[in-house]
Amino acid sequence: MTALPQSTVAEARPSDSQLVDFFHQMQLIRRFEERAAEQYTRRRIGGFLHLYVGEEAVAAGTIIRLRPDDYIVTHYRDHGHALARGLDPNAVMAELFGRSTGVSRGKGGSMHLYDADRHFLGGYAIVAGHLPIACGLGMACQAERNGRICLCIFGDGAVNEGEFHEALNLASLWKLPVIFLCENNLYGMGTALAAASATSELYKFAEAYHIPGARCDGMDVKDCYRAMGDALDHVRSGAGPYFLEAMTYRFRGHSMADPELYRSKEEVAQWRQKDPIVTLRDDLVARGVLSEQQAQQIEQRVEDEVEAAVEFAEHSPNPDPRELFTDIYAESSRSHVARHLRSAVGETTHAEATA
Ligand SMILES: Cc1ncc(C[n+]2csc(CCOP(=O)(O)OP(=O)(O)O)c2C)c(N)n1
Repeated sequence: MTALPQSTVAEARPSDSQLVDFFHQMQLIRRFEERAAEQYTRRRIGGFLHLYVGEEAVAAGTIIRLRPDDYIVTHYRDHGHALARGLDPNAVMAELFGRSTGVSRGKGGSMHLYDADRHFLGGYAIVAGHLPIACGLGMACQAERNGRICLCIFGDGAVNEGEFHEALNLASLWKLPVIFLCENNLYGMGTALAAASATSELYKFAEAYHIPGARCDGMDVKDCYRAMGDALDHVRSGAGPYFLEAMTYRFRGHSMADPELYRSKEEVAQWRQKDPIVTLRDDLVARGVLSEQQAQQIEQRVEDEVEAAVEFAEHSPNPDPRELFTDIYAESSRSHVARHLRSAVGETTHAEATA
C-alpha cells in the first residue's frame, strides 16, 4: 500500500475521496490481521500477536493528519498504526513471520514494528513504558524548533501506570508537543476498565495536569479525523500537549491465547453492530460516492495486497544468526558498553592506557 497523502491543514471533515482511501486502508488493516491470525494458527507466526480488529477507524482517522516527519510511538497492538503510517504491508507481514525482510529485520516481531524513515519508532511491549519516550521525542522536536510533534498511542490499561502520570506531568510542565492518544477499548487483557480505574472518563486524568483533553467516537473514522484536527491545532500552536481518548472496542481477544471469559458474547455482538468499516462502506454506497461494484473492487484489491504480503513473507529468508547482536546498541554506546565491560574485567586497550 502506498502512504495516503498527509494533510497538514486542520480541515474539520475528510473529503469523499479521503473517505474512500480510509475504506481501503481500514479494510487492508482488517484483512491483513485476519490473514495474520490464520498464519499464526498454522504456526508460521510465533510469539505474541495482538490484533486491532474493530479499532481500525482510530488509526485511519488520526494518523493521516500528521506530517510525514512527525513521530509516532505506540504500544504492542501496532499493526494498524504501522499500516496507516504507510509501512509496506509486505515488510510488516515478513516481520510477523520473523524474516530478514521484515521492518525490524525479523528480530522484533509483531510488538516491535519500526521504520525510522517514516518516523515510526515502535511498537513497545511494556504497558506505558513508551510514554516517557514520547516526552523525549517531544523534547527533541521542541529543542530543534522544527514544528514537528509526537503522537503517542496507548491503551486504557496504561493510565494507571506510574509512567503515564510522570509523562503527563512533565509534558505539561515543559509544554512538550505531544498528543497522548488513548485507545479506550474498555479492557486491559481480561480486566474491565471499571474494575481497574477510579474514573472511566480517562481524558479527565489530563485535567489534573492542565492538559486539555477530549473524547471521540473511535468507531467513526470521521469523528477521529475531526478530533485529531483539534488536537493538532492545539499542539502545533505551541500550547503544549493534548489528550485524546478514542472510545473503541476490540472484536477479538487480547491476544491469540485469550479464551475471552471476561466478557459476554452479547456485548461483543453489540459492538460489532458498530463495525467502523461496515458503517463507512454503507455510508459511501448510500451516498453514491462508491457503487457496490466499486466497493467490491476495493475489497478485491485488498485481498490481492494481503495475499502478496503473505507470499512475500513466506518466501523471505530467516535472519542470519550472525545478526543476533546487531541493532541492539547504537554504535557510540556499543563502544561505551564494551569499554565498561573491559574495565570490569580489568582490561584496558592501549589507546585507553595512553589517553
Ligand atoms: C508494565 C506491564 N505490566 C503488565 C504487562 C502485561 N500486559 C500486557 S498487555 C496488558 C493489557 C494492557 O491493556 P491496554 O493498555 O488497555 O491495551 P489494549 O491491550 O487494550 O490495547 C498487560 C497488563 C505489561 N506488558 N507491562
